[in-house]
Amino acid sequence: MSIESNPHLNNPKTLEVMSRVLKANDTEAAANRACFEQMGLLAINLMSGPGSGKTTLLEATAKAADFRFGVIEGDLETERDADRLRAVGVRAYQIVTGTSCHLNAKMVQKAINPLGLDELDVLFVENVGNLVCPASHELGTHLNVVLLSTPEGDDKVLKYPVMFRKADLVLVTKVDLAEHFDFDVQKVRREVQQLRPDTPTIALSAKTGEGIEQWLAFIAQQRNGA
Ligand SMILES: Nc1nc2c(ncn2[C@@H]2O[C@H](COP(=O)(O)OP(=O)(O)OP(=O)(O)O)[C@@H](O)[C@H]2O)c(=O)[nH]1
Ligand SMILES: [Mg+2]
Repeated sequence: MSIESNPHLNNPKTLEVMSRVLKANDTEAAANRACFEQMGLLAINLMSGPGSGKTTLLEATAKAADFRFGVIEGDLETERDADRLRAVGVRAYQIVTGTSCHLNAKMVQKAINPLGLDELDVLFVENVGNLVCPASHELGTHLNVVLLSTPEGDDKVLKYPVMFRKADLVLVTKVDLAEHFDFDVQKVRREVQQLRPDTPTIALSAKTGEGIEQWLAFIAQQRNGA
């Protein structure tokens, strides 16, 4: 059955319920934002397909950063990503979503107290690995950073425009592997500009350290303006 002919999705009642859920989420997201501002911290939502290097980037950030940060992790199952970050001295709280393919504002709200935001400068939220759903659910963070790794292919920006239109920054990750995957970073830069002019793209590698300084400079700049 096509989406157009699915009676449930065309049903006004279903549409009304979906709209109410999204509105309720926006209210929770606004409360989260107020909390982050009160604590004086910059909150960044990291989104990407599974395995593009979000946790590895946070591990590399922990080694190089001159600011204090905590992480709220989102995965369907396991505590693995939070454990990886704790192992490098980062305060981390794991949200297990079960069947949900994205975090929502309420989940983040529930994680705030157990994580503790005091004495932090930056909060990263590592969303569930998925290049579609997380883009439609505001969390109250100040910035959306979208990662695209070179093994995923350089054609993804225009194929997943909903996600890339939300990006305040695009990170091309695993750039050390670019030549093996015929990945054209300039093409990605152009297509990001096409969707959302003035959005910067940084190519980086957590393995070689390329681009990490630029990533840290971006965060420093945002903290000064935040
Ligand atoms: N060559 C190379 N491999 C990388 C780089 N960054 C991450 N990886 C590898 O990519 C794999 C996935 O990395 P993760 O950091 O777990 O990816 P993730 O986005 O957090 O994954 P999920 O949380 O499952 O969505 C791991 O095997 C990493 O070692 C990089 O810069 N270069
Ligand atoms: Mg991860």
